[in-house]
Amino acid sequence: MERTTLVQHIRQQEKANPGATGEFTSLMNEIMVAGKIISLEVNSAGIGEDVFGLTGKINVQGEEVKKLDEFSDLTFTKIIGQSGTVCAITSEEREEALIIEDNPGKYIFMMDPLDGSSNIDVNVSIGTIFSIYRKKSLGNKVTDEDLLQKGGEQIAAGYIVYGSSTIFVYTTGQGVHGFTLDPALGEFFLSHPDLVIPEQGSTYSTNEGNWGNWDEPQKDLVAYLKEDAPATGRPYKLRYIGSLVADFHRTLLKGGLFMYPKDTKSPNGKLRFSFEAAPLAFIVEQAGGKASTGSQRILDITPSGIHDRLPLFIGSKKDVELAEERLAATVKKGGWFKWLSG
Ligand code: P6P
Repeated sequence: MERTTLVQHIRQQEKANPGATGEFTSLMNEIMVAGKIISLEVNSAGIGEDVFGLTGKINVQGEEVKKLDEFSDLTFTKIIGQSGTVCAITSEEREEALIIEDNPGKYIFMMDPLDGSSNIDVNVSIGTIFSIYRKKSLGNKVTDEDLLQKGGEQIAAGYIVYGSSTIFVYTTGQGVHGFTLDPALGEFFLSHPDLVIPEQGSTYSTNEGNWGNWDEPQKDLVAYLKEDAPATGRPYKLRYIGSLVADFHRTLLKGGLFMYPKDTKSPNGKLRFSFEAAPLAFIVEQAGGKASTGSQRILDITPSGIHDRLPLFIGSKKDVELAEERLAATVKKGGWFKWLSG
């Protein structure tokens, strides 16, 4: 059986880009190498030295840094930083952008090096999410023009799920393609060519523990999805792992709606634009799905800071549109009601 490796596939995709210099293929290859190293570490976690543990540090997000978080951030930073393909790296684990002075390249690399790592010690799938932009500003200096680009400016995005198997999913704007790591050969082989998300799903994915902190439109939307109305495919089933890469990967393959809405605790939402929402939005749109804040398309947004957070509604086209319609309708109704009741 013809087995296409990840590097072969990337080379084929790059041929479609006029003026390709092979630098992009080289960057993607380095991402793959870092992913293999982290996969090995994640899958041997708990055997030998205590990689489950905490570093005792708190990151810029105010979250406890686990040893695997730090290991993953350092692995990607070292390998990508020395690749000669990027001029800057931003990471969920680092407050400031890392500017590459020695042998910089033309790309900007953004990552959540190990998303969901609080789940690793209970053996739940976790993952790396990444995004690649081209340097825009003239001259050698890296500026905010390069670090704060509109989501639609991405030239590639992807994620690696470290689960029962290690799967590498990416897009360069020519569809979405998944590769499964053959641990015996240490090679990623094409396993999910031309991924397309179902137009409508039957699951919703959100942390209902936040119900008490949601606004009325959000409560109305989830209540609607739970109503017994088989003619419209309801009630939807609730599936929530609490690890974004795992929840998103299931949504991409099976369809449905993932939501991390704003709430009184997280008035801008919890998830980050640069490291989570924008890359996954690029992927889901390339697979025929949608991604918004509940009202604004993610890929139309330009962040004001590298750690900007925002609400995220992502998944099947019809499910995201349903969410947007009901949120808008309830806000209008609520607004009208408020206006009437003074
Ligand atoms: P909550 C993990 O910490 C993470 O950043 C995402 O992977 C996940 O979707 C979300 O937070 C879970 O957040 O508030 O439901 O625990």
